[in-house]
Amino acid sequence: LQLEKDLHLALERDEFILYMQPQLNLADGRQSSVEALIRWQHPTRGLVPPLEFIPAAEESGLIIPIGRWVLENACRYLSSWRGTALDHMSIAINLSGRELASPDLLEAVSGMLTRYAVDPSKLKIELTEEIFIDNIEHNMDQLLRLDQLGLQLAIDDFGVGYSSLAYLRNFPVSLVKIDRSFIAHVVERPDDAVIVRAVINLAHNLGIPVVAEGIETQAQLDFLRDNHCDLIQGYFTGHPMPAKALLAHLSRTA
Ligand code: G
Ligand code: G
Ligand code: MN
Ligand code: NA
Repeated sequence: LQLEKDLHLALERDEFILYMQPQLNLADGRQSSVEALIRWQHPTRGLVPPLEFIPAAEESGLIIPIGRWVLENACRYLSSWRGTALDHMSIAINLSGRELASPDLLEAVSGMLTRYAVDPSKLKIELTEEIFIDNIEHNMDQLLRLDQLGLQLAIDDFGVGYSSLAYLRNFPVSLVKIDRSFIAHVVERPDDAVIVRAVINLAHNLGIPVVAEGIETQAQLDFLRDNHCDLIQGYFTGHPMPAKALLAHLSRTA
């Protein structure tokens, strides 16, 4: 309950910050997208990672105003990057099942896109497979409307949920993100290699590009390139960083 009060205050005092983790396109070697990951700049505790407050935010419903803050700030960055060296960047934001369930989500998203004059295709929404388990009709409706707005929809942590694969055919999925637990040992464990190859082939045969998460070594990168993965994200190509560090990072790694 104290945490809940503190989160209220954090919103009022504007203590949240978006870190950005670059994604590398393996085909052209360009970094043209980032995932926005929230952190809390706590006055005494320092930089608090999301796992320490997102669950409480979900529980209390504060995830809705926090998620709106994330959405607005992602749009603000996209708008501020226009005409700069970051003009080509798209931003992925994470949305929980509870946020997707929110009846005024679509209004909030289209409102922000208009307010910041953001090209909807520059905004990606990452959702986990939980959204294909309960409340499916409403979720389908929300996804179709987000898709119609022109946003890209990514399935996060792919392969660790308990949903049916049929959603890949029935829902407007623009991207699959292979969970990092499959990547961690992909080089030395043949079973993980089989799974990762199968996911890439499955997605590609459905016309869906693939992001692999949690790349920490050159050997993992080589494996993914050899197996035609589209994008990679991980500490090897860049830790999550403050947005103002992005430009320097890109010029360093270009
Ligand atoms: O950045 P880090 O790896 O610590 O993130 C941990 C988890 O927190 C990830 O699963 C990520 O999806 C989640 N997360 C990060 N930022 C946000 C956000 O803005 N909204 C929601 N709902 N979850 C987030
Ligand atoms: O669940 P989601 O994919 O949204 O969360 C992304 C989380 O993964 C972030 O908290 C980020 O800090 C973390 N992360 C990003 N790259 C790596 C990596 O290379 N290794 C590990 N262990 N974690 C990573
Ligand atoms: Mn994510
Ligand atoms: Na993930």
